[in-house]
Amino acid sequence: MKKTLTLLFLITSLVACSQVKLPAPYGPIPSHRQLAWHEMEYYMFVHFTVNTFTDKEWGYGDEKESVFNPTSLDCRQWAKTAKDAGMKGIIITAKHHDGFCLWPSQFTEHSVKNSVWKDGKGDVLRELRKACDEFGLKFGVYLSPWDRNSSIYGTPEYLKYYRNQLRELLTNYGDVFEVWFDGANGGDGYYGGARETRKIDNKTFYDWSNTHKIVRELQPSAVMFSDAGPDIRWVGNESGMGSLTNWCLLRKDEMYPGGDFAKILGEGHSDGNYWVPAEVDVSIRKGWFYHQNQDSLVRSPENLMELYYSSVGRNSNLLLNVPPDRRGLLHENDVKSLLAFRELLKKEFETDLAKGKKVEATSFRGNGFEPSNVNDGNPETYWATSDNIITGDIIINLGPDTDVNRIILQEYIKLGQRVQEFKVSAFVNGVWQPLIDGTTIGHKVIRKFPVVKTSKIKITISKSKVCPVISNIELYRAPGL
Ligand code: FUL
Repeated sequence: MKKTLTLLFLITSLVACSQVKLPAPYGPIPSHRQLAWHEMEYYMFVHFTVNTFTDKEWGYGDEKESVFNPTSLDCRQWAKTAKDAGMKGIIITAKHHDGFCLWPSQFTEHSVKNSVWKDGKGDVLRELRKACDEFGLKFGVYLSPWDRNSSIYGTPEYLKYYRNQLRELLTNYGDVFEVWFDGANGGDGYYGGARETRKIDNKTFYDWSNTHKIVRELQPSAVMFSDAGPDIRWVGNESGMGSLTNWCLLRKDEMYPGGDFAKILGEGHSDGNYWVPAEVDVSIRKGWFYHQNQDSLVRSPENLMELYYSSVGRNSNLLLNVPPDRRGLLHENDVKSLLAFRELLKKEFETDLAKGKKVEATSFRGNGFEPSNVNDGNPETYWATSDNIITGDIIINLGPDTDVNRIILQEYIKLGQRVQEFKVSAFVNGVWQPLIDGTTIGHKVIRKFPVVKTSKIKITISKSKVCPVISNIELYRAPGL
């Protein structure tokens, strides 16, 4: 009897489930490595090399190795700061344009092995790897394609050299979450004493597809960043501004690193045929490298909050550069600002007012796709409409009148990026009062609006490529307006 009942129950559930089909993915969708990257949202960039000691931004490539001499380098301090600041990882300039390697590469003499630091026995990358492991952070590398020290730069042999270095980095330092390929190629340099200008063709010289294969082979979980992907794209500026309209999609075959695509990179392509989301890289100071005369010019916690809204709040990840000083430590002013920003962030998003509240929608797809999925705290459930319905309202009932001034929206991006336009309004004195208009959503959008006292918040999806799939909605009353 018990067996028959179980069987009956199973059959009924199967029938119920089979009635409501999952929405089909639309357009390009993120890979597993990209999904893991989206979850990271906020992590640290570390610019450190001979420039730190010569007070430059771009080293010419003729710097003596002996100039690299941090007096009390402590990667644990970097990692602890990143962790305490709420960051999820660190990407370090293993080699910047000057060609100096922070690890003892066997392919060049221009590295820490010929510096006086630790009698040439030191390895910054190894120390940082260890520190990242200790503090539960992911580890990433920047390897400048442009090398102003190398005598063979600009020849086909240079590519072998570059790839050998990449192999070293991707073999000897554990798991790498992101490999950062810079698009900058200035031309003049030391080049082993030639002191000349060497121009390369950005489109062809680097033969990127074969370099990308090395990354896939050695670090299959790593995402690759460049102006044009393949996995993550530059946002098109270094001022911390994500684009309000931001597609994770790109027609990347039309682009290449170092090309003139800054404008396109902000918005991406609505009809892009690859998933290539944007990363906002920006420095906590004016420069990328440490300069003592910028000690008083560190971004304030409030300014970092604005950066957060214009990056993470605009469907991008935030890669915030914090350059170590000549001691090999993150400067006290930078640390103070980062930690104070962390506290502001906690207060900004302290209590989710939408969580667990009653949610209604103009329609929903059926069992499993209820509107209540948007505030159940589970990123794997989502509200979806039927295939033939591509717009809709979703209403969060707050109960008694409540002050609200922030909203977080997330699409279920495993099924692609779909929403093209949305609106948010509040029910005040019996009428719907418009609060904000928006375009794309993607992984995450965070928007501010002046405090409104309301019993209901309505999110209208007014334009979508196909049926919307919304996985998360949060509401907050942040301090201030
Ligand atoms: C640029 C470089 O030229 C800067 O020095 C810095 O590394 C920045 C993140 O990327 O293209």
